[in-house]
Amino acid sequence: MDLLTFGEFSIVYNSFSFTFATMMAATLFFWLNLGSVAAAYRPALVVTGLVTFIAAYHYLQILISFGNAYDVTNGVVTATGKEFNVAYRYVDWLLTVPLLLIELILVMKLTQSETVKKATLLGGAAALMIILGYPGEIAGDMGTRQFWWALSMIPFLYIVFSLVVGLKSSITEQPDSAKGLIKIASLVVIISWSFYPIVYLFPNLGIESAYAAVEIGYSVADIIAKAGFGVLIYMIARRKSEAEGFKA
Ligand SMILES: *C/C=C(C)/C=C/C=C(C)/C=C/C1=C(C)CCCC1(C)C
Repeated sequence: MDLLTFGEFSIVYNSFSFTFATMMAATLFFWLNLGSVAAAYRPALVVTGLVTFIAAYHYLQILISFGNAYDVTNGVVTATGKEFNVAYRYVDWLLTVPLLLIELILVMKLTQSETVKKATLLGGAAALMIILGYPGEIAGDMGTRQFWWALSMIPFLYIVFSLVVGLKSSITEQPDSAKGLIKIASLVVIISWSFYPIVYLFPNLGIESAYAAVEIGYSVADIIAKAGFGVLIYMIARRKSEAEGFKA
């Protein structure tokens, strides 16, 4: 069990709590706004809210597990012996990461066969990436961490490559008012997702307070990649609905 200073404990605990609140608020926002987009884009918005809903649930579990793992008395943090369950994060990613890619594909409203093909390939690669990362995350040994990082980078690079190249051709078929936003959404995926493999390596890079930095880094990345990205998906759905003559 990694020991934390009082400051580290507080900032990690508060970042979990903040992320939980953000994910809940985002879920309400997406679902309550379903009526403001055309019927064709509602599945994308439903999935967007599901992602933040699943994340809110897991952040609550993470918060509880973290709180149980430490005891804070008079500003001194001691380990209680109860384990901080890292698996919540990975189970969350396993569900939400493929859904996030599906969100992006759904909002583009491609043909059915294209949608199924892209969702299967990208969703499958995303699941593989998370599964390959887990053994390294729970390993104490830096060599093992690096090994699984390298394996997980293969599906990661495939996804980034597909987004840059594969979706580019589909973007040209989108209405002008939504093109810029779809490009921004793909960029947000690429940039925010790139945080994860960097944060993962903090312990290997010998960063100070690496344990706390990893948890805070993942929380910030999750807010951008789920709630922030979701707002973009919502805006794209609005623009495309308007371009198709939909009035809320
Ligand atoms: C909402 C959660 C999201 C968007 C999570 C994304 C996670 C990744 C892109 C994780 C990638 C990883 C690697 C590429 C290598 C090291 C292991 C991971 C799983 C952290």
